[in-house]
Amino acid sequence: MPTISAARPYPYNFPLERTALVMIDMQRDFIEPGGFGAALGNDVSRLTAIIPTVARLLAVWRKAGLPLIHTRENHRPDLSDCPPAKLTRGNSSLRIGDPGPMGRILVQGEPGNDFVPELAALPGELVIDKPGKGAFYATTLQDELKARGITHLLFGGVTTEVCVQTSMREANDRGYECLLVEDATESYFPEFKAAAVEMIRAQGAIVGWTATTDQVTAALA
Ligand code: C5J
Repeated sequence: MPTISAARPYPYNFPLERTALVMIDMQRDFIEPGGFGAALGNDVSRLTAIIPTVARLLAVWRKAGLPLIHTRENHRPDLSDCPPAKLTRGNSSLRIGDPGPMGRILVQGEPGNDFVPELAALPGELVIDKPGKGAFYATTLQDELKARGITHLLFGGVTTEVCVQTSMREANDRGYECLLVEDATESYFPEFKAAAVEMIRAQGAIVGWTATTDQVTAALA
């Protein structure tokens, strides 16, 4: 069984046949100017900067032939799956469902809702559309993991303290052994990322482990 010896807070073992990588929300809506993230007033450049690292992680994972799951945060075109609290939150002039430079903000099928081209899902890879921050809420993710016998999950994606951390906490409560690939995730706020990474691995991996893309790569070599 591969081991990431340098994982924090202590080595992480993962059975190859029962481990999946979950890449959270690497969508144009969060990563490119003109999307939902930018509409909320965020500078997206920190998120754009991790695209090459995430691409490297995906390439290593695919080469090892391991299951790869991508998530997208979005809503149906009629917004029937968007709670009013989410729709009205904030003081942005561009809200969920409004037409933006990349199509309707955070709506399924719109250009901005797709993955950034470098990180597109390949045929056969599972794509989970999720209306919430967590990847388990109102999705088929748990059933899909059960069907594949998955017990261990590696996480990357954006943003660290919102959708990534929420999904990892949901997974942890469901009994999955989780690891965050810390250079394959990013936040608009560096201090929030740093705090999320620390709180995940604190108290003896209370939510899970952390490691870098190089450390994951070395464990798979
Ligand atoms: C946010 C996400 N930040 N993918 N979504 O609204 O983290």
